[in-house]
Order: sequence, then structure tokens, then C-alpha cells
Amino acid sequence: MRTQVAIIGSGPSGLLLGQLLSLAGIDNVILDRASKDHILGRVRAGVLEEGTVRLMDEARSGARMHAEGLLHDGISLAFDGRDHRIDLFDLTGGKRVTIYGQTELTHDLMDHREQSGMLSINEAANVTPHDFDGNAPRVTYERHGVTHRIDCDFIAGCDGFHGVSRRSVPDKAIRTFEKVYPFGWLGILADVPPVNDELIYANHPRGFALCSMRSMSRSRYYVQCPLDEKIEEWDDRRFWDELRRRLPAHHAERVVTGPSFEKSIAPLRSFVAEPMRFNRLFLVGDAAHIVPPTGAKGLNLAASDVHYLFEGLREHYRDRSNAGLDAYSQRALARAWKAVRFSWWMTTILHRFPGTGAFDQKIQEAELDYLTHSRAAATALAENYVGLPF
Ligand code: FAS
Ligand code: PHB
Repeated sequence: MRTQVAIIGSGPSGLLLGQLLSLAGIDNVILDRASKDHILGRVRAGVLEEGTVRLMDEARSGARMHAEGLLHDGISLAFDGRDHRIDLFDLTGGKRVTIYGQTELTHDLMDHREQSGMLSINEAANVTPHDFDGNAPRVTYERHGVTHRIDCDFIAGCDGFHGVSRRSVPDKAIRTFEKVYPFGWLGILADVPPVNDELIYANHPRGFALCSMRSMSRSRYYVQCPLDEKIEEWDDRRFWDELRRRLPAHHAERVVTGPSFEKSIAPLRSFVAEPMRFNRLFLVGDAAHIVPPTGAKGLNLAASDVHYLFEGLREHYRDRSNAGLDAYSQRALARAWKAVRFSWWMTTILHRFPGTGAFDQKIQEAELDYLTHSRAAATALAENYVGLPF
């Protein structure tokens, strides 16, 4: 088989890139080792920046997002028993975020790909990129015991942090930067109304908590937990009690509890691989960078990578220019590092770090005090939270 762009990974990065390429008349095939059901069963992000919303519209896959997504003009920071609203809309001159689950976004992109008739190959085993340092790259994979080969012009490694693409790059050609945080997030989904109309990021001596949502009848909550925490030691009652302990009283007494239907622990890390291009192979999204979810940047960074790579590929095929492809890594990394910084900063000011000394605790309190009393400080948070320009 031959295609123009072979995409490894059918998560948000791969599906969004595939949809944009298809609409531009650029042939592409998506391969994923997982089944569609498995991919759709993953619960992850929930906050979309305006740039991500625009890309979904450009991909003609945004109708349900606009119909069901919730527009939010602000978030709240809660500490010392009070909460402080950060007016994103006012501080950024009219920008806002859209609350719409990654699962739904992935579903929409998958549905549109099926309607377009473009090829996705799921449950593909041993997907392997070859000869991307030359001019005739190809991807092989196995299915039902048969090895297949796809010759292509370019390979997009959209296969996430644990994918094969980054691992296929020789060690001497890639440099990685990593910071692992000494805690994780225990998250639940429950069909109960959210405690607040907007998100609440809480800093409490017992640890961080986040009140989020998927709709006005489905809530997404997280509490910071030790890295060695066992999910089976957290029944719903324990979760609800701990969440309420970490919220200001006027929120805690309003939490509507109910049975969770999803409960999981995610580790937190910051990670960046440089560069993001290796001749005919391009790393996209989580394959190239990971951020702690505190800044709601992971999915949105994947979207801006897709924007830069799609622009470059379209220029290559339409204008016979490689300027966009040559600039991809530098442009994507410039935006990625600013999101990595913001996500690290939000994590450091909102979480309780084991072994934090008195001085560092006072610095964290001063950060929060400055944020809630300085328009300049709040503006800096707001412009990063709604998403820096592409
Ligand atoms: P993905 O990991 O989503 O997709 C990669 C795809 O590649 C998968 O479908 C996988 O099956 C496939 N793949 C992997 N290896 C392969 C191989 N060898 N061969 C073929 N296919 C292969 N972001 C936020 O903004 N907010 C959040 O709250 C948030 N929470 C998260 C919680 C968890 C547990 C995780 C893991 C991530 C979270 N993220 C969050 C980040 C997340 O949303 C990612 O940024 C987003 O999924 C990135 O999308 P992709 O780059 O497509 O990678
Ligand atoms: C979520 O709703 O899953 C969510 C929202 C904001 C974050 C992280 C996760 O910062």
C-alpha cells in the first residue's frame, strides 16, 4: 500500500491531523495498536483552548462541541477557606475556554473520519517506522499474523508518550528533558451536578483538589494522592469525604455525591523531547511532550503541534515549499516549552509537596496572595490558561 502521510496513533493528535489532511486532499492512513472502543474508553482532558476549538471547526468536526460544550469565562482558586475568581474573559480581552471531554472530541473525529471513508487500521500490532532518515520512509505492521507495509512520503508519530515513534529515533539524535512529580491525581467521573458553574483549583494543607465537569449533570473531580496510592483503597465514600475536606466550607457543603463510574490514578510528569522532527518523521502531541494536567495544556498542545505540522505538509504538497516543515520543530517547541513552564508553575503553586520546608510553603502562599491581589499577576495566569497564540 502507498499513502502520502502515514499517521501512527489514533488519539486526538492523529485523528485531528488525519481529518485536516483529508480535507486538504492529502492522502493519509492512521494506524493504532488499540481498538476504537479502547481508545474511546480512555477518560482524559476536559478543557479546550480557543485554538483547539478553531482547529475542530477547520476539521469540520466541531458541531457537537459547539452544541454540547460549555463556555467558561473564569476559574476559581481556593485556599485558606476562600475562593478567588480569575476572570479569564476580562483579563484576556474576551477569550474563554470550552469544557468538552477529550473522549467526545475523539469520538467526533473518529465519526467524521469514518464518514470521509479515509482508512484507519486499528489493532495493528508491532507498528514500526522505517527509513525515515532517507527519502523513502515506510511503516510496517502486523494484523492477524500477516505483516503489511505502507510506503509513504512522511510519518507522523502521534502515538503518545509510550509510543514507538520516539523510541525509533537513535539516542544520539534526540535529547529529552524530564521532571517527575512526587504525587499523582486520583480522578473520578460521576453523573452528579458539578459543585460550581466553573472549575475550582484548590490548594489545601491535605493536598490539591480540582472540581471540573463534562456537563451540568456529569462531574469530574480529582484529589492529589501519593504516588504509591492504591485505587482499590479508595471507595467512593473515602473520595467524597477527602474532596470535601479540601474545599472551602461553602463549596464542601454543596458537593452532590453519587456513585463514580470511572476512577483512576494518573502520575504527573513534565517531559519534552528535542527536536520534534527527524527528516521524514515528525513527533506530535504526547509523543513529544507531557505536562502535568494542572494547566489543562496536554490536549491543547497536541492541537497546536497538529496545526504547525498540517500547515507545513499542506505547503509541501500545494506550494512545493518545505519552509513550514523545516520550521515545525522550532515553532512547536517554542509553544510547548511555554506550556510546560505554565503547567509546572500551576502545579508548584497548587500542590503540597512532600517534605516542603517552611520557607517554600511561605513562598507558595505569597504566590497565591500576589495572584489574587495583582491584576498583572492574574493576567499572566489567564493568558496562559486560555492558551497563548499559535
Ligand atoms: P494519545 O496518548 O492520546 O494517543 C496516542 C495513540 O497512539 C493511542 O491511541 C495509542 O493506542 C496509540 N499508540 C501508542 N503506541 C502505539 C504503537 N506502538 N503503535 C500504534 N499505536 C500506538 N490533558 C489535559 O489537557 N487535561 C487533562 O486532564 C489530562 N488528563 C490526562 C490523564 C491521563 C491518564 C493521561 C495519560 C493524559 C492526560 N492528559 C490531559 C493529556 C492527554 O489529554 C494528552 O495530551 C492527549 O491524549 C494527547 O493526545 P495524543 O498526542 O493523540 O496522544
Ligand atoms: C478535566 O476536566 O479533566 C480537567 C480540567 C482542568 C484541568 C485538568 C483536568 O486542569
